[in-house]
Amino acid sequence: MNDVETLKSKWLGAVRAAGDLAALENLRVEALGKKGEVSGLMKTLGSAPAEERKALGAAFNALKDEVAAAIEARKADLGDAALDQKLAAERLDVTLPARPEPEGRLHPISQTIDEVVAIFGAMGFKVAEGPDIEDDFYNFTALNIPPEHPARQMMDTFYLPERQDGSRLVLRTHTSPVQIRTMLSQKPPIRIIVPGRTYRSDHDMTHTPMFHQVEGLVIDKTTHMGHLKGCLADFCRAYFELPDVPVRFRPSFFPFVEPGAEMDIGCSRKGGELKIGAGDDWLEILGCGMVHPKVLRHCNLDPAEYQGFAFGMGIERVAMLKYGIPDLRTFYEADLRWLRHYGFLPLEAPSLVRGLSPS
Ligand code: 2U9
Repeated sequence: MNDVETLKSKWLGAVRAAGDLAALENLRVEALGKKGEVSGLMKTLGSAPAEERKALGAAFNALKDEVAAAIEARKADLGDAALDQKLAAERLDVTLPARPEPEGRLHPISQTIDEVVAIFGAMGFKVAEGPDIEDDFYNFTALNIPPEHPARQMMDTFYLPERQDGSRLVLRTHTSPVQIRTMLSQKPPIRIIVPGRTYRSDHDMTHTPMFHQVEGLVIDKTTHMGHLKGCLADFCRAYFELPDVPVRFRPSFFPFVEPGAEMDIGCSRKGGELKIGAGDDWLEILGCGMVHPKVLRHCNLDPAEYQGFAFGMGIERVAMLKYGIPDLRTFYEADLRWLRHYGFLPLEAPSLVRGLSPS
């Protein structure tokens, strides 16, 4: 009987001390397995005096059951502890944002193009694009800028080296060649918006050799200057996100339009601070006009049947006005601190429904 008490305190102590499920399993085999110590005790029963066997057998069985029960209870405890530990290690803070805020930023030029395209897109304009390297016809001749025309010098063109036939390709000085290509390849009605890079050999405080324009073109049978003014007034309200922006047209000259105009928007410059949409001052924002009949003819359109309007603006200029960027040259310095300050989160695409620009 003494053996029973000794083994009981030995194995129950060992069960309590088992630190994990693997140790507990080893211990079970050592105590209750076929060659285990408690099972070994059972085997001594045959050699015990006959009158003690019944009591001994009951005591051995009770010991076996008690050790087995202690192992099961410890197993449950260790299992719970292991699960608790696993859950604690895999704990998630569901209040954290789903993704970390992206490090990258959209350049203000990309953002502004997206905004302008969203506004004209809602008016039914489609985006058109074309090559940066153009030939003389698309960049000049078709736009009523003949050879030796002063506009060719005015535009400070970058020419590529002469080709065998003596002609030279150019880096486009405006996006207007895309409108020529569109008129030559599509039948009216045409309603396109053309954002893109343009190049002029000019570098000072307010000019960079590469800059961006967005131009628009509408061609139909009865399109007139009233449509042009209404369309551009709507654009200004949407772009500057103001309920009312005064606009005025001033006559101006561009070889590709007749009549031509420059559009000003109402502003105030009180205290040296520019405020758009209020006050009694004016600020030039774009050029426009009715497409010149000669341009239509170059595109095989009969001016007696078709007419239309066109406009053009500098993306850098309207981006600077809207986002208060003071210096044009900083656009192309690739300064990450500047981009972090003036750039936009890539997941907040401009939308007229959600709001054009992030607040
Ligand atoms: C075609 C016919 C007419 C586009 C026009 C302007 C006036 C204009 C400037 C704004 C600032 C260029 O970036 S800028 O320097 N543009 O003033 N653009 S009318 O007229 C066209 C274009 C294409 C076939």
